[in-house]
Amino acid sequence: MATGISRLYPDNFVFTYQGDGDLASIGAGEIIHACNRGENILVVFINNGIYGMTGGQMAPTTLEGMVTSTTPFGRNVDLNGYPLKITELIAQLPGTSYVTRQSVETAGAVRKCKKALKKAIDNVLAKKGTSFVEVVSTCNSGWKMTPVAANNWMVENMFPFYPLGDLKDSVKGEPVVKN
Ligand SMILES: Cc1ncc(C[n+]2csc(CCOP(=O)(O)OP(=O)(O)O)c2C)c(N)n1
Repeated sequence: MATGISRLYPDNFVFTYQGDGDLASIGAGEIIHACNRGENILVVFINNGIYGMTGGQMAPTTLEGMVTSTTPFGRNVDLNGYPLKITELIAQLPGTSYVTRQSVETAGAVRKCKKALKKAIDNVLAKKGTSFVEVVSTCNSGWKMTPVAANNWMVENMFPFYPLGDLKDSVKGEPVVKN
């Protein structure tokens, strides 16, 4: 959809807003090829480690040992495979110009995320290809925690596996891929 709209209306600003179930599983093929083609769009990727809307099932991003409605004993990599760092994969694709991982658990984090989103939007307006902003997030109802406990759990468990910061910024020069 985003490819079609941005190609038909190149002067419009086009963005997608996708969960990890959607982006890293259901639409994994589509997002990889859109980013590899360098479609001039902003992708906002909300990673809360589960399929939230449909009942908290395991997603590709679910951490090892993490309890979900379909992994009640925790994700077992022998049975369920490994968690997928799709943002690291996206950063390798030549069509992407700016790839970053952000969070929103504190006012400071929100400010940083806002700055990253603005940069990504500016890149799209400057027609620099795909900009990709992951936001590591909670789903307190799906994780069956209070909002405060979910934030703490995210900081302790999600951030070590999904480290925050820029993975690629090719706006000012050569592509730089970290990790
Ligand atoms: C092709 C397709 N298959 C299945 C669905 C049903 N569906 C709607 S929302 C959803 C889960 C989305 O989870 P995620 O993308 O992680 O977003 P969250 O709810 O966690 O924000 C699914 C499977 C769908 N919309 N499209």
